Amino acid sequence: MELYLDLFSQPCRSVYMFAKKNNIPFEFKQLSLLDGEQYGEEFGKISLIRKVPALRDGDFCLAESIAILLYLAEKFKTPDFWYPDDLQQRARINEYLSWQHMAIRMHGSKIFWLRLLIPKVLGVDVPQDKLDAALEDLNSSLKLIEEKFIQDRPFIAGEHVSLADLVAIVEVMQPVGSGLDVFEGRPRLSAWRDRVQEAIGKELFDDAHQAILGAQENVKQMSTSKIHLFKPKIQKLFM
Ligand SMILES: N[C@@H](CCC(=O)N[C@@H](CS)C(=O)NCC(=O)O)C(=O)O
Repeated sequence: MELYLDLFSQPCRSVYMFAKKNNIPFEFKQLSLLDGEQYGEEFGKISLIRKVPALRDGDFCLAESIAILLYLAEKFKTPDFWYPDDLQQRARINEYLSWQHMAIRMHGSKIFWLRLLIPKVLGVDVPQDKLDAALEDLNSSLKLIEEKFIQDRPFIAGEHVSLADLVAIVEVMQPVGSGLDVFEGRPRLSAWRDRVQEAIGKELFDDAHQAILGAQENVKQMSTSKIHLFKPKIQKLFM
């Protein structure tokens, strides 16, 4: 089984950590987003959506991180706590997985682009009002994660870590890669991050987040990439 991943990408990190944590055998197919490899002919045969993560299992190709996580959980019969049979716990996870796409995923990602990639790699100035508005959106998503999804529970679905926490933590970490400490002044979020990190294992967590947390130092290297190929798309998406 092959997993096409770029650990700069949040959904790739959740798939990667899930596969590793559950000892699922796979071949790591590195796909460099900043080099535009998603637009190549070879990757087009794996996914016409041209986004990572993507999976190939024999003749079967699958896109979309949530679909991939569920495929892995079902195929490899991972421990129940990741996606419990219990109706209400599963519903709680589904609720988070349904919510996150247009909320924390969009908002955390936007901050990463506006604070780091657009100014430092594309060399385009980001107006302060754009940044302020993006920060406001991010703060409202983080508030919902704390007050609606975590509340006073150790994890989103209750007592155990689950797919919801895995999908959440990678998104919460994305703005951190741009130098924004989202945990400052948020003790509930910090304590949850510590529990998730412990459940995943610090070594695996750090391995998955090494690239994103080193992003600020690596921007020089990125600016020599082919990112200019999709500059118009990026500006349309984030500016
Ligand atoms: N809904 C998709 C989103 C995947 C996605 O947006 N991947 C980004 C990286 S985080 C990507 O591959 N972008 C490449 C592009 O848009 O050119 C999932 O959950 O897998």
